[in-house]
Amino acid sequence: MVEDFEVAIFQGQLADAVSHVLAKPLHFFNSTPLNIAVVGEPGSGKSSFINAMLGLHADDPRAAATGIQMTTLQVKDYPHPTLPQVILWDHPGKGTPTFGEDKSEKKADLNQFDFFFIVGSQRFRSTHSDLVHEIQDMAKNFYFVRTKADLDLSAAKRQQPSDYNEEKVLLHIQEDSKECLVREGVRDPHVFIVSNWEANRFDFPLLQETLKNDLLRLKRQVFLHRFPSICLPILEKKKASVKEKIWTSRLCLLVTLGSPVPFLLPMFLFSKFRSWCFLDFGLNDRSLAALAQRVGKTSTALKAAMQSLGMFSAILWVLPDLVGLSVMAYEYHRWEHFPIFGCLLSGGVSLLRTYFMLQKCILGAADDTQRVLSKALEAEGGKSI
Ligand SMILES: Nc1nc2c(ncn2[C@@H]2O[C@H](COP(=O)(O)OP(=O)(O)OP(=O)(O)O)[C@@H](O)[C@H]2O)c(=O)[nH]1
Ligand SMILES: [Mg+2]
Repeated sequence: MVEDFEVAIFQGQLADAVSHVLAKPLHFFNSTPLNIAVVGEPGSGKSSFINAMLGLHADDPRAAATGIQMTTLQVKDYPHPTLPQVILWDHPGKGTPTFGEDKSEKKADLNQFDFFFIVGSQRFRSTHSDLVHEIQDMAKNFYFVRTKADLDLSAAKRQQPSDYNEEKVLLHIQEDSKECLVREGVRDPHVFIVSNWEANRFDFPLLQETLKNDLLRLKRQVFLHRFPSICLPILEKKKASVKEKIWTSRLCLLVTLGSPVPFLLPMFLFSKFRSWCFLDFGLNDRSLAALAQRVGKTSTALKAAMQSLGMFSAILWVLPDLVGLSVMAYEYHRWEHFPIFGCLLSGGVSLLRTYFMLQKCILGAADDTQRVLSKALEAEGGKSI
């Protein structure tokens, strides 16, 4: 089934395409998969947390391996038992060799996931703030899960047995974690205090409930985040149709561009072709202004995302024409007759150059459409839940 947003993309109506997606009811996103990465420092209880989410005891063969030594060495997936299309990914501890210390490597790794549970025990560390920033840089969201609440409580009880109040201790941990996250620039952080041994105590039931309630909104964010790549097949079709149009109705233009005419005419015609191409893909000023207005951004911000063949690079592409022109001039000057060889060479060079320029222009416009859509929907993905 062709969706209405796909038709709009094909017709170069980017604002309409985005409007169609934003107006979709939440249940439309039901089938969107949600990949949740469980990340944090080694030994913080990530694998135990996954087992608690799955309702599995550590000695169950289906459970994630847990232990006092460094246990998880490879990323592994665990489908959520009740939430459809939700997969929990157990990660090795951050800072372990498998996690990768190179920043770009880490980013590439985390970028595959849609949502995160940052797991921390005892206190908020620089590992957590690093993860928060990496996730925010990707305009994605997370819940902060503070594990081992049982240990925190027994430590508090041992330290101040007379003044011990469980609720007070838990509230203190909650407020402290939130404060640390706010300091890292997180708006309205979601913090859950849990013990992986007691999945029906502390904030564990609340966490399960919150995830269930947030699920469709999270999936919608994922869909919006992936929207530019979801549009890829439509843009492929669009490229093919634009090429077809060139080889038929624009053939005259191609021949004219390819002819050994002086430098400025090909440039002029190329700029006309480029404007036509942008218009067809919906990258012209009017279309961008409508899209910018729809997503509450400026046209300038959207245009800044475009990287395709500009007029300056077009000038460089026309430079090989000078070779043909020079041969023509030399031939005429040397033998004082019509420069047949020079004309043939010049025509051949110009035709080839024109062919590649037009191809590049179409590919560039399709890539720019993706980039502009990413830019347009960036804020949606980055909004806090
Ligand atoms: N008391 C208590 N111990 C916990 C809790 N969660 C995990 N543990 C223990 O902490 C240790 C580490 O737990 P794991 O779940 O293996 O931690 P991990 O983060 O997956 O560790 P790596 O895979 O090595 O990064 C194990 O001995 C667990 O039994 C908890 O909520 N309370
Ligand atoms: Mg583990």
